[in-house]
Amino acid sequence: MRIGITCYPTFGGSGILATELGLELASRGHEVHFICYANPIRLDPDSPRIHYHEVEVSTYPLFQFPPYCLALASRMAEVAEGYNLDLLHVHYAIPHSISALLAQQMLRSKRRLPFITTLHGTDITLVGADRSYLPITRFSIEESSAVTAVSDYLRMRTVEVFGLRTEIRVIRNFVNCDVYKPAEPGPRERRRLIHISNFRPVKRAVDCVRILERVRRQVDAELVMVGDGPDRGPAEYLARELGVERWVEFLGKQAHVERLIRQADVLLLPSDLEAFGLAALEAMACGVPPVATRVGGLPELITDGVDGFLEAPGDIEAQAARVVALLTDEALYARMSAAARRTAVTRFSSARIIPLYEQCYEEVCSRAGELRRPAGV
Ligand code: GMT
Repeated sequence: MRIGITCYPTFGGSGILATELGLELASRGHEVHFICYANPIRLDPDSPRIHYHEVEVSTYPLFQFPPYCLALASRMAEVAEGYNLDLLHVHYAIPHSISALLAQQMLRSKRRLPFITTLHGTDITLVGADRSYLPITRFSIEESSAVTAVSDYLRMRTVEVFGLRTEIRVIRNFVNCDVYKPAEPGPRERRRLIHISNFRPVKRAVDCVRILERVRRQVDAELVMVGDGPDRGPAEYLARELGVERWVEFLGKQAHVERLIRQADVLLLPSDLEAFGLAALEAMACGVPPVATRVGGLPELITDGVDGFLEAPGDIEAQAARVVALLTDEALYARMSAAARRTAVTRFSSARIIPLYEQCYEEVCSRAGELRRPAGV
């Protein structure tokens, strides 16, 4: 198939998932066209069957806000027409599905162009639920040829927030278990915790520093913070305040997180909300147990006490206690690390999840084909 993918190309779970999906589809023989304002961070545009089409947004003195949504729609229509795309697949509802809808309308006299919207989380739970965006987000979901959500939680939340009757199928996040795999065991100076996020307030990145400070009262441990965003400064400040700055390293944005994750012992994900928690899944595939929060879709991924731990958001003592248990009880660690890898391989590997997207593509294309055929033929 010829598939157009649009996502936010910078750091963030939805863009990462969309990029990995495109790469997996291309490796299965599909032709994949990324239509974005920048090259997605994990994408090598020289990969076979991968194309990248930049969306340029012109600005004029008249525009206080450059019309990205329109520039994207024009580019989508142009690429769909020029490369005879079978469908568009947009990640994150706002504004990508509205642009896809416009592109579909622009081409309607020539062809039927189905588009699929994948909901990732904050597009529904934060932005979409904002009253000013709610009606247009609902409209774009209802107009999509198919809608997918990354967890049961997100599907239920979308139905609740938008009062929808549209079918939403759940296709969970996946991980390439050949790339994300455990490290060879080797000597380490001290135990290592890792946190990966965009440092938005919902991630509670600052809690990671508090957890490290508690853990260090019992275990010689360090913390690696990967990513960047609004709470990076406050987390750096807190590390100095608590006197643990020597043991906290802020690496900023990194392209190859798999190399960093497998050097760690525990992943911290203390978020207030996660529709799925892709970072936790990537860690689990590397055999690194997550200590996370019992929110959103995380309980669909992590079985508390089996392949990771779940605690209440903001409960620093409880999360730190779980980390200490993992770092001091070798048998517990070995059991949980093996279970985490097993969960990733058996339930969330690309081999299991990508066919669900392919099936969704086939269904929308065959429905579009039926619509195109005149009645009775
Ligand atoms: O986590 C973020 O803030 C980024 C966000 C995004 O949309 O880019 O991630 C969301 O999508 C990921 C991929 O599906 C999910 O694994 C994350 O749980 C979800 N984030 C939230 O719900 C906060």
